[in-house]
Amino acid sequence: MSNPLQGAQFVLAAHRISQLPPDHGAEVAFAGRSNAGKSSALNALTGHRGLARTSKTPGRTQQMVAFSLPPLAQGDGEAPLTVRLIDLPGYGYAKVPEELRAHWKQEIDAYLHHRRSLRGVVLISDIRHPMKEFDRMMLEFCFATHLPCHVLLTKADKLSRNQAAQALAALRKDLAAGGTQATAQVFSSQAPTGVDEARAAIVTLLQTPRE
Ligand SMILES: Nc1nc2c(ncn2[C@@H]2O[C@H](COP(=O)(O)OP(=O)(O)OP(=O)(O)O)[C@@H](O)[C@H]2O)c(=O)[nH]1
Ligand SMILES: [Mg+2]
Repeated sequence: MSNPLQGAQFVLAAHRISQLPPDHGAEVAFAGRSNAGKSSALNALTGHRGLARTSKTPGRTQQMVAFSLPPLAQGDGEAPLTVRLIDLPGYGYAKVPEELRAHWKQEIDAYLHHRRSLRGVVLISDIRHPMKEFDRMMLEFCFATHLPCHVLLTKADKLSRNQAAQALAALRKDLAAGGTQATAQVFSSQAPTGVDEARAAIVTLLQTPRE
């Protein structure tokens, strides 16, 4: 299958939302706890190994990093859509100084509330210990603001197929019980697993205008 997210390019790294690219077109943000595997997922999904910096040290991504994708074709007579992916800093890691954590909490909250081109969130959660406080907060936020969310249960290579399937079933049950519309899948940047499925989900998010 060809990769619809091919051709991603680094645009800029921002310390504040005011420094992000102009707020038009469509974008999808990658959110998750520190070290969950956001940057690795971005690289696997775009098929560009060195695109987003990854690290064994949690708290590596300390900026909002914007990547552009080639414009997406739309329906007849409509101009192609400018599209971006945004790598959000993972907050919640204890060793990140309190002041910086507070800064990111505020910036990410503002971003989620005010960014008009934002069409969805890809929430990256470690399949071995999913749905920690940060993830729940993000899901609740998406639910409250009608922001579509697709969960990648990543690092699935660390579990057997069976265990991974069980984790997904448990999460889906949990999501349904919470009344959220969020979708979820098993993923691994390393195996790789679930890459085509995730790409398709992201394209759908990008193409779907907000309510
Ligand atoms: N086994 C395995 N390891 C992974 C996978 N994805 C990421 N990792 C590892 O997890 C660590 C963190 O990955 P990153 O992609 O840097 O995580 P991040 O969420 O961007 O982290 P911060 O930017 O620090 O918030 C690295 O050591 C990666 O190699 C995966 O699918 N499988
Ligand atoms: Mg990162």
